[in-house]
Amino acid sequence: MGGIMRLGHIDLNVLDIEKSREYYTNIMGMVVVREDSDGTLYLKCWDEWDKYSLVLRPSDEATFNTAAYKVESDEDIDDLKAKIEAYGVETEILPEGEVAECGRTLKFTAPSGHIFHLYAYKTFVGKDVGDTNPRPWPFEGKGIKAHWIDHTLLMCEGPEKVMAGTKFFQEVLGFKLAEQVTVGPEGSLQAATWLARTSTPHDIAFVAGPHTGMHHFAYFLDGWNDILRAADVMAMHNVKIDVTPQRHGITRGETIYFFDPSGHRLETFAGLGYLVQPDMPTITWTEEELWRGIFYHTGAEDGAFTTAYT
Ligand code: M3P
Ligand code: FE
Repeated sequence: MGGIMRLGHIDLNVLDIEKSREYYTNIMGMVVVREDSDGTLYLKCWDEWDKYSLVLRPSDEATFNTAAYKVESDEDIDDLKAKIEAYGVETEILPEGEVAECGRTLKFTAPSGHIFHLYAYKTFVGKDVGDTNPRPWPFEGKGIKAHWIDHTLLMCEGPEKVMAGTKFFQEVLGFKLAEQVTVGPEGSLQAATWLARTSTPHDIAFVAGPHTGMHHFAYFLDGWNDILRAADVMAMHNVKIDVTPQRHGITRGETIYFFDPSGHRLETFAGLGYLVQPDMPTITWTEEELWRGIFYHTGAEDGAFTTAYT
């Protein structure tokens, strides 16, 4: 297929790097795989094979920096650079190593307003269970033992930016529109979109809000029982839970929303949802059923959920 494969890592500024280290290792079950002299931490989940999927930079602000996606081959960098520039978006090539442990990296600001990186190479370390006669999960490991970082949901300034980002991800980066929330006259505006490169319902989502930022990034867990156990682990550690275990109408995911010590919102997302194929019709949620799409059981509006984010 070529092109973008998956979300490779999320890069965030955090307020207290030691609290963050403690949180992401003891509760999320990640492992610190690299530390830079400026205090930046790189972390990995047990079921991931590349060196890291999360970068935490010490700062006095909790902000989203970048989402980096991995492409299949180095030629994809040149191919996508040409396509992105032909679409009218400026790009920059960061030399090998400028993004830690990664080969040359294509950097651009998408029409959604967010900075993205695309890279083809990252240091390989392998899954914690190895690749010969592996155990189904690591006997060692802490907290919720998150499998991998699955997707991110980014907030855009209004439906115009959602629509511009969505069109760019579809037409230039080859994503499929799995679901959308339409609003306005005859549903002519997209207030939210869920886009896939893999066969899961989304690898990225865009939602309209007051400012550009990150709503959440999500950790994959196997199923509903793991979601229940994860919420138990969070409660045992006094994690601030935003939304207790429930079902999304959109994507059919089984979910918990909760916060890290800096106030970044995280999600645990379980279940396959459904299989996305190129010919699957896009699912549309109307303005009236928007909250049913987000929280399937209550269908209830939660204002802070779409206005408070980093
Ligand atoms: C998800 C998901 C919002 C909906 C979120 C849905 C923020 O996070 O993984 O399907 O409106
Ligand atoms: Fe999500």
